[in-house]
Amino acid sequence: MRTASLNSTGENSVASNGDVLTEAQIPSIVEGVLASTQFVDIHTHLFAPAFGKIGLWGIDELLTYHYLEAEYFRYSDSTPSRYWSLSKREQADAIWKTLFVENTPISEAARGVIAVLKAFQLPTESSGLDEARAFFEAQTIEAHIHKVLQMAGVCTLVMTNDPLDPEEAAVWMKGVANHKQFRAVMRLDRILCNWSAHWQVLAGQGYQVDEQASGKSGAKVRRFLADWYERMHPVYMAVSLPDTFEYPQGTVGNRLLKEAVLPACREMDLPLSLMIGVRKGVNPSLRLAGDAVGRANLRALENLCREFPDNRFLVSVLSRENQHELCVYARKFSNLMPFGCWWFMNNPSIVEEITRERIEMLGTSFIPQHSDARVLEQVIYKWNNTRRTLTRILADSYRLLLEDGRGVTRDDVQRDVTRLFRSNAEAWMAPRAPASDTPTPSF
Ligand code: RAT
Ligand code: ZN
Repeated sequence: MRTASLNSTGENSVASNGDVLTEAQIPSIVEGVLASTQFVDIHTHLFAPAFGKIGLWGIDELLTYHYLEAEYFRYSDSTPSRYWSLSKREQADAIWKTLFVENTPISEAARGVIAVLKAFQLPTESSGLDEARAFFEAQTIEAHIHKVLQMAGVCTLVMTNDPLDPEEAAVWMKGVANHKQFRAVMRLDRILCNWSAHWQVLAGQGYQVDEQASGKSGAKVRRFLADWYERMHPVYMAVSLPDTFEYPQGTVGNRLLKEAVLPACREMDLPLSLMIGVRKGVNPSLRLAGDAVGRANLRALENLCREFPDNRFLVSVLSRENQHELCVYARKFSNLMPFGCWWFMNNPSIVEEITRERIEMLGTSFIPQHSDARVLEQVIYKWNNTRRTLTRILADSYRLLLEDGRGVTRDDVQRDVTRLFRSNAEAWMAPRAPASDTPTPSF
């Protein structure tokens, strides 16, 4: 058994990689390793430059993030319809004035904008946005992306790509060259959750499907997925599911899941990401900001993991009440990988609770976080927050381990951080590729 001993040069000395760390050294070594390790961001809504205007960045987009829009309506007398009638720039001005000038921006999402401004040495207390706008307008997208990802400590970003989004599909149809930092994901909400509104799009493209998804529809949807696989080369397929999701159930969505999506994932050796617990459009007048959360019945997940042992499921749940069950299921099913603290869970207090629980129940065999960034520069503050919270959590875990009789070295810390933020994701995304702690593989 390795035990901690005081380094002969004293507690504040720099530990070499194989030395057992003293209690006093642990926090700074953990902080340093988290800072210097490049992370994989396994779920974002960002886009490679080839997608042009679909990819959002800059101060006006940062301020009109739907997390901030929801907060704006709590403070402002303006109605949603009045707000939606404004131009993007006017909306951003209104949010800046309300949330950042007339009030102190202490919410998580508001603090994030401040952190981004500070990262670019832009004013955080001014009454207007002229300087920030001038700065972002002067950037060219390729170089800016490179800089932002460097600042965020992110090597690889996973996009969210919807083959049934007309604007996005048009870009894919022209052909999209591989980008070395962006990976695609085939998002299937329209097929699995809203088939009745979308089956005709597939039918119009020559796939012989019907409204009930009967007969050969399952096979045709598989063909559709195979064709899009060739276009996108996705690293996984994904769907966001309501809190009411059940499996097995006699619904069209369940049939398509069983007959098309899960077999396609097996054929292509792709995991399926299930994001469970959203209640869409609780307040439709708020648009994207109008969704809420509900506690889900995770028996559906249990049934899927057991019935389909040859499928792999990447899972994030939106309700705080479902987090513990998710950990228990991950202990039962090795084809289940919990990932991220999603959306309403992505606040330091809740991230801390969820992540401590996951470490206690799963060690390092999970993926602690994704950014869910919709606007490029958000990766800076979101990953900074994650590193800050994780420094505390990991340092505490190592301190307890040391107290219980097993010291850790810098190499141990590096191995753990690499697993959590990089190689667990790479191993699950890369088809049949072994886990790797080396630079970004080409998927
Ligand atoms: O967090 C968000 O931005 C949500 O609006 C959703 O996009 C969610 O992350 C999702 O992927 O459905
Ligand atoms: Zn998302």
